[in-house]
Amino acid sequence: MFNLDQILSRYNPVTGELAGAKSTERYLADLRGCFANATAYEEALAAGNPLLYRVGSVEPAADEGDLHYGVGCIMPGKIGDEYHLTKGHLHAWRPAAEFYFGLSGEGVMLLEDEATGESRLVPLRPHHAVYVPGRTAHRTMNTGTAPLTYLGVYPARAGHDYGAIAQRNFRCVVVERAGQPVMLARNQL
Ligand code: PAN
Ligand code: ZN
Repeated sequence: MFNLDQILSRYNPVTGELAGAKSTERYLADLRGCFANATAYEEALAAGNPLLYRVGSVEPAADEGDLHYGVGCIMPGKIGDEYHLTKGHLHAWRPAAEFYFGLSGEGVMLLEDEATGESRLVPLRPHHAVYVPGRTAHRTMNTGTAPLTYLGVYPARAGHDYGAIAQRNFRCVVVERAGQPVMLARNQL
């Protein structure tokens, strides 16, 4: 059932679409409140409402022990100094970990431990895996000039909890400084 070649043969790396999968599209207007620079966000939105990312989700079965997976595709670009990013979430079932595997492009993931607030910035690139432990909020950013594509695999019962992040956002912000992604505390911007 889980065969990377089989998954990728259904995948269109230009549009980010995964044939036969449930597709979720997020446009700039859907990301209100996610970017630190509200002025840059409103200016960008006044100029248009581009697609920022798309996720094709596959849920082969939902029994205990089953896995769900998604292929994400984040378009390149920035809002102010911040890279295009995903909303970010915790898993509704908090112990659920997730395994990310980079497929194309260049990006980073911001990981924030829910209990301690400890934040880490880790690279996400082709042939690079990121293990997101349970109870860890995660957000993905495209730091390159081409679409960033990746595979995310998670327990069937993980679920998505966007509420906590929508309320308080991540403690850290990732911005471009001298051409490189740098993690800064949001309250020190
Ligand atoms: C991923 C994410 C995907 C989009 O499949 O859902 O990167 O990010 P948001 O869901 O935060 O918009 C995943 O982590 N699933 O659990
Ligand atoms: Zn997740």
